[in-house]
Amino acid sequence: MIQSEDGVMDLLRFATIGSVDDGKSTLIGRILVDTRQLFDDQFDAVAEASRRRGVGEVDLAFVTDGLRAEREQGITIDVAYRYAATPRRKFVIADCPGHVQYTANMATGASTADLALVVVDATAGLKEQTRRHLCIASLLGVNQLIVCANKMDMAGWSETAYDRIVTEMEELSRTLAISSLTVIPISALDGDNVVERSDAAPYYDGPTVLEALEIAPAGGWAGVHGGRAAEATRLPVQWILRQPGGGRTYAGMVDGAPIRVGEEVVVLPDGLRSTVTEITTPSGPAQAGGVGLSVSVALADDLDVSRGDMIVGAGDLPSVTTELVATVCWFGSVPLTAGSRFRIKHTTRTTPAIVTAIETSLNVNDLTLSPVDRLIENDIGVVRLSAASPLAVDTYQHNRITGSFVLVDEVTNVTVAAGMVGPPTLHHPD
Ligand SMILES: Nc1nc2c(ncn2[C@@H]2O[C@H](COP(=O)(O)OP(=O)(O)OP(=O)(O)O)[C@@H](O)[C@H]2O)c(=O)[nH]1
Ligand SMILES: [Mg+2]
Repeated sequence: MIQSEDGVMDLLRFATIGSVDDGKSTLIGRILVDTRQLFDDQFDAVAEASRRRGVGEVDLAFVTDGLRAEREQGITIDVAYRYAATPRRKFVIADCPGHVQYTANMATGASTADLALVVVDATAGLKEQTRRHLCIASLLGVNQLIVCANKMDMAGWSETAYDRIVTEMEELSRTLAISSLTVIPISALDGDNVVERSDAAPYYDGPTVLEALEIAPAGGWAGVHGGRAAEATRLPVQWILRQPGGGRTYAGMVDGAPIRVGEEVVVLPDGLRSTVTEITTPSGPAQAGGVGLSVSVALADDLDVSRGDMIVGAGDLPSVTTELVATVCWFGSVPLTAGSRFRIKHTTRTTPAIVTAIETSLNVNDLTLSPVDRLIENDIGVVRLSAASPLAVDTYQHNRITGSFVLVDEVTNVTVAAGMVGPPTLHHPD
C-alpha cells in the first residue's frame, strides 16, 4: 500500500450513487474490465451468468451484482465493495443500490467515501431518488462529485441532454456546498469516456471518468474532514489490553490528529488527565500514530478507563453530553416520533437513547426544512435525542467519526437511522 509519512494513503474511496437502473453497476463493471482488474475466470463467470439470465451480451453489472436475487431482479441490493489499482493510484469502490428500498445501504456505502460517482440516465434527467442520494452523501460529508451523464448512446449523444444535467447539477451543488463538480457524458454500456476517450461528444473536452478519479483529492474521509484540517486526537477505546508485567494499554483507531508520545490527553467522559508514555502500532513501538491507524497506547497514570471511553488531545475537547441535536436519515418502516427508544452506537460506545423531539424534515427536491412531528421511511430530518450515558461528540462538520452515530432497534437489532451531530449544513443562495 502506498503510504506517505503523514499516514495518508494515495487511495481514493468512492461510492456510486444515483437512481435505480441508471447504470451504476454497469459503469463499475466497465471500469474494472477496461482497466483489466478482472481475472479471466472472473470475466468468464460474469459471461456465463449473463448467458444463463438470457441477457444478450455480457452484462457488466454482474461484475458487482453478486447475489442471486440481484442478478435475477437486475438490481443491486447490498453495497458491493471492489478494489482496483491503476499505475496512478488505488481505489476502494462501493457500488451502492439505487432502489429507494435500499437507501440505508447506500448511506453505509457513502459514509466512508471521499467522492461520489453520480450516475444519471441522460434520457430521463435528474430523478428524486438521485437528489435524495445527493443530499445524504452531502450530509455524510462527501463534497466532491463526478457526475456521469450516462446512456448517452440512447440519448443520441445530445448536447442539450448533457447541458440540462450540467445546469441542474451546478445549481444543486451550490446548495449542498459541493467543492468540486465534473459532469462527463458517457455510455457505460459501450465504454465511451469511461476509460477510453470517445469522439461521440465533440462538445466535451474534459477528463474521462478514470482520469477524473485519478486526479481527485483523496484520503479525506477520516483525517481531513471535507478539506478542514482536524485539530486534536480522538482515540475511541475499543479494547483494554492487560500487559504481562502489570499495567494496561488502550487500543483503538486514531482519528482527528496523530497521537504522540508525551502528548497530554484527557480520558472522556470522566475528564481525567494523563500523558501518553508509549504507542504500539501494527509495525511495532512508535513515537506517533497517524490518523486511521490501529494503535495501543499506555498512559502515565493508572486511570480507570473502559471500553467506549475516548482518549482525546487536551488542546481541543469534544462536548461531553447526553443531549444531542442531530440530523438523521430515517430508514425504519414505521414512522419516527418523539418518545421512540433505541440503542445509540457512537464510536465504540453503545447506550440506550430516546428521541425527545422531531423538529424538521428536509424536502430533497427544494432542500428546504419544514416543521414536522414525525419522519417516515427515507426521510431526512432534525431531531433531539437524550442518551442514557454521556457521549463525547464533535459536530459532524468537525469530525466524521466522532460526529456520527447510528440508531439500532432494541428488539430487532436492525440499524434504523444514520445520524450526524448538528443541524444539516446547507447553503441556500438567498
Ligand atoms: N443503452 C445503455 N444502457 C445502459 C447503459 N448503462 C447501463 N445500461 C443498462 O441499464 C440497465 C441497468 O443497469 P445497472 O448497471 O444494473 O443499473 P444500476 O444503476 O446499477 O441499478 P441499481 O443498482 O439497481 O440501482 C442495464 O440493463 C444496463 O445494461 C448505457 O450507457 N447505455
Ligand atoms: Mg447496481
